[in-house]
Amino acid sequence: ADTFKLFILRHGQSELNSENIFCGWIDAKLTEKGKSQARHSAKLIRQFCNSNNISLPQIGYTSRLVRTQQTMNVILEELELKSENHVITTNTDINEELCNIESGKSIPVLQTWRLNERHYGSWQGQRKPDVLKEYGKEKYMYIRRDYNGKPPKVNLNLEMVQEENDQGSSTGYDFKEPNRHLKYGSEEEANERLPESESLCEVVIRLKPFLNDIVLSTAKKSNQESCIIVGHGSSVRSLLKILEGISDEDIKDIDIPNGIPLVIELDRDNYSFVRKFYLDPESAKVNAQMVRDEGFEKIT
Ligand code: DG2
Repeated sequence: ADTFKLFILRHGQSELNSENIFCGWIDAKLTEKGKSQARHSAKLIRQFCNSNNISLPQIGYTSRLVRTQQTMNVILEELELKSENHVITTNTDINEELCNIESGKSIPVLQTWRLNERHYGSWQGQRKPDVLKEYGKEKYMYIRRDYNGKPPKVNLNLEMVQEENDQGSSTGYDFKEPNRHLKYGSEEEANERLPESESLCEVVIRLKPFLNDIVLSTAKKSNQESCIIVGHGSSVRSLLKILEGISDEDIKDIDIPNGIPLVIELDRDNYSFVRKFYLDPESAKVNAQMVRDEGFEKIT
């Protein structure tokens, strides 16, 4: 069947993932391991495109957080593609700007807060084992994985932010007033209310317009064969829920490993779901289980 392919992946390991700390909207960078996961993703994507005789992704999407942008940059570099970054606002003209994709070496990469990780509220910046201890196993897993589980609101005057030096290297993390207005100003102009904590259900709601009006609409208008989306644990789970029609109950059991591409095939006639698979299913399975177990004591 003639299908449109979405390569969807969670960013490579971030500095806070490696420390077992809830990250959410904190702008953590990739670790070296995260960068090498991204390079491996690019190899898998290239192999898949070559052996199925389809062109490399013609458009990319990331969140506004640097860990997805770094992952995308490494992937495109490996694929010998250049990127042109744009932040999506309500003024983004899909017809003019996005559909005029030349099959050259430069591909548009669109950034949107709608692909951001779920806002993890007051849990952001806290160590997973400490939160588990405080809330107990049942509540911890309910808030992490139930469709309606929602952490307490963040204190917006005291959010954990990453500090960096003039060269842009991370020098650690501190709790202070984050500059949300500077970063998300263009989206706020569009009267979007930025969250102080979110459930997966709320991520699904904010992702739908992006998926339908930007990703799928662009695919239809420009007759693309594939695109690539780099998101986060919760934004990837939300995309799967919408595209595949996973139930509120079943989505609880899905965990997303860092840096392993999923291929989602959609029927090109009506863009309905056909099938999904990981490009490295073995390691996806092992790593998804490790994600699920984060916070729990390691049994040695
Ligand atoms: C993780 C997800 O998100 O945490 O916010 O810490 O994908 O941005 O690393 P990501 C975070 P869990 O829901 O898996 O605990």
